[in-house]
Amino acid sequence: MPDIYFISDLHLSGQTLAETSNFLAWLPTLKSGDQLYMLGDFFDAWIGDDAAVAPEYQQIIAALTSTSDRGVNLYYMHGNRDFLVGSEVARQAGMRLIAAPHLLRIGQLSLLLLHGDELCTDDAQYQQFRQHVRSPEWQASFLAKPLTERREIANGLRAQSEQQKQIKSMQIMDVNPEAVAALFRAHPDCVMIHGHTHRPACHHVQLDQQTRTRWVLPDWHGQHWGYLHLHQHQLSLHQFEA
Ligand code: LP5
Ligand code: MN
Repeated sequence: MPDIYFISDLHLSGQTLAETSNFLAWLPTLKSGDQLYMLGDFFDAWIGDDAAVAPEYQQIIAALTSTSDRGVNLYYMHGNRDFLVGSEVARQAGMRLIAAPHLLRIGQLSLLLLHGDELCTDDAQYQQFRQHVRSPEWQASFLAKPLTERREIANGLRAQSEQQKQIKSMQIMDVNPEAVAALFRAHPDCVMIHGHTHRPACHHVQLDQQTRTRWVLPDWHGQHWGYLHLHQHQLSLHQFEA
């Protein structure tokens, strides 16, 4: 049985020196045959694969390429910041793009993987924004703009988002229990794994006479970092302070 690692919310960019160096130091510890699931927001504000030529991204992509070249299986899921990561970067890095929710069966275990933003249904403003920017037409028109203009739009969206988050309650920005229950019911017997909220935990809920489990992944902000590890049928959360 392979070792499987789940990470999310690294938010890597040219500005995230600590996060990038923690990731680049951890990557070589993965062994050939291991699987790494990147469950969204690996990159911060991805504005198109043609932006990957920047040296800070080339360094990260090269590390992913050498990891996939030595037999580690890489899987990449989009988050709310990096949903424009496309087939070109995936090809370069040797990663397989996977769509949410992704059902992963390992022996007797069924794991349901997603970024988690789709469960934050109380955040009506965000859900409206999400629907807008996830439409293929909107994405095509955005990607047709010059890089400098795209960068400006992304910076504007980030600033708006930070401003909005100041006035939203913590509860609004967490997952909605009914959305979680509905997803559990649609996927009987699975364990859920997601990130996005930056509130790492293992939650158990009683649903239809069953105990259902939901793991929330840690973010990699500043010097803290971590992952969820599946080793011999057991999941465990590992968190570090570099
Ligand atoms: O990521 P985080 O944790 O800071 O906040 C999220 C939600 N915010 C977002 C927005 C992103 O941060 C913006 C950056 C995206 C970069 C992608 C580059 C490509 C852009 C072009 C795409 C084709 O996801 C935040 C949630 C929070 O998580 C918790 O769940 O609350 O949501 C918001 O803050 C959104 C606001 O509430 C609404 C923003 C309105 C923007 C209005 C413009 C709409 C039209 C866009 C046309 C340019
Ligand atoms: Mn996110």
